[in-house]
Formats: sequence, C-alpha cells, structure tokens
Amino acid sequence: MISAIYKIQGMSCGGCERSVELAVMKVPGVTEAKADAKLGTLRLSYASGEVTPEVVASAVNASGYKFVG
Ligand SMILES: [Cu+2]
Repeated sequence: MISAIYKIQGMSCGGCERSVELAVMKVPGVTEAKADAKLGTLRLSYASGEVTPEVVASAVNASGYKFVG
C-alpha cells in the first residue's frame, strides 16, 4: 500500500472534504481518502501502481475542486 498527500484548492468545510473523498474513492485502487479543508490537503492510500496523479486530478477537478499536486 502506498500513501500520498496532494494539495487541493477550494475546500472550505466538512462537506467539501466529504465531496472530495467520495470522488476519489471512486478511483479504482484507492482504498482510503482523507481530505482536510483547513490544510487544503488530500491523503490517499492505494495499491501500488494502480493510481496516478493524473487520474486523481481528474476526479478532484470533476467534483468541483482544484487539484494542485
Ligand atoms: Cu464546503
């Protein structure tokens, strides 16, 4: 299992955190997602090799927030 932390812009409350988490949990291979609106971060756990930053970025951006990297 791999963990990664990404920067996300646009989250302002717990509802935003939940939206981002739900969006990225739909990405195949992602097993855990924890967003933090205050810090503007998204922490992911996923199986090796299955998840790329590009796919995570698409899911985040499609949910209405901005993937920074
Ligand atoms: Cu919100």
